[in-house]
Amino acid sequence: MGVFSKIKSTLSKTASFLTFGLSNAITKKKLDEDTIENIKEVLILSGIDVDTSSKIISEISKKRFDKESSVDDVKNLISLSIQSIITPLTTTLEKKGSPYVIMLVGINGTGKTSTAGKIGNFFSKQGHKVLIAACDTFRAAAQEQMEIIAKRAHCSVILAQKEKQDPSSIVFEAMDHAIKNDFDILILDTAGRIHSNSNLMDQLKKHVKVLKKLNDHAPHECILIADALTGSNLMKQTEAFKETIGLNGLIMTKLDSSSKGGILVSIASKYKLKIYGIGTGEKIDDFIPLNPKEFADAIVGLDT
Ligand SMILES: Nc1nc2c(ncn2[C@@H]2O[C@H](COP(=O)(O)OP(=O)(O)OP(=O)(O)O)[C@@H](O)[C@H]2O)c(=O)[nH]1
Ligand SMILES: [Mg+2]
Repeated sequence: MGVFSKIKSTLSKTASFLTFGLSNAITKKKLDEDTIENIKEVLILSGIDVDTSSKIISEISKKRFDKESSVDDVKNLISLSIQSIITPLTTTLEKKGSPYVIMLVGINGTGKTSTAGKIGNFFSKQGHKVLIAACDTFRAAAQEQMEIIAKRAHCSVILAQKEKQDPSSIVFEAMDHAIKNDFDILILDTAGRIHSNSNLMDQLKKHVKVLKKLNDHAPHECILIADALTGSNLMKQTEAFKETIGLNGLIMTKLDSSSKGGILVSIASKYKLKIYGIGTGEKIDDFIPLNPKEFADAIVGLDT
């Protein structure tokens, strides 16, 4: 099974509800109230929030259909509307500074450490010299986990020297080491933290302050690692991380196992975050750029 087909099959579980309603709309040559409700329900079931779903619906509900229209034509309209939201936000990671510093943040267990390895792998495969800093000293096993993953990704790694070391001191050491040893890329794997704990959130501000002492442009990217299984609470998390350290990007993980991956559309557009890619599994290669058309087609159950 191709990487995207895994996502497609989980995402499009809800899309089958669309077909019946849409045939009805074509017979009546317009989207009637019932059909609009039906489309909205499918969008919301896919993870897209109510406001964004309403926007998508209002864009397509003015449209009238003729007898040549097919269910797929209508699905295509919905897909195009979703694409128009995510396409301008979709991009790929590209080295922009030296070292190019990427900080990964998020709540517990979203996939930060795995994604640090996946991004490291992505850059080392392009021939870049990559350093990963294991800044999670909160969880005992996190250091070893990062060490193993970094090795798999052919990246160098900076680990804590002692238990419960101040994570900001690892940030400093890693940045200093990356500069002195001409690393192209520095990836910071931070500890998972609950967005409502202000002490933990302030620790992230300290990381940024420490980086800026050595390079005012760092971090070049501050990326939220968001778990597609989280549900609507993700909006609150995103807001909190954005307020604390000014996120600029988003990577959504576990899209291979969530039917609510449409939330990606909502948070990227609401918080103006660049979508740097998606996690499609647990392996080091399970990281791909988002293809807006494939993704939107999967939400409405269109075969791409
Ligand atoms: N199916 C799937 N599993 C993933 C993906 N990304 C990460 N995981 C799994 O999610 C679990 C947590 O991943 P970690 O990378 O340790 O998450 P973390 O954010 O570093 O966790 P903390 O440091 O404890 O906050 C692991 O079992 C990963 O293998 C993904 O894209 N798809
Ligand atoms: Mg981790």
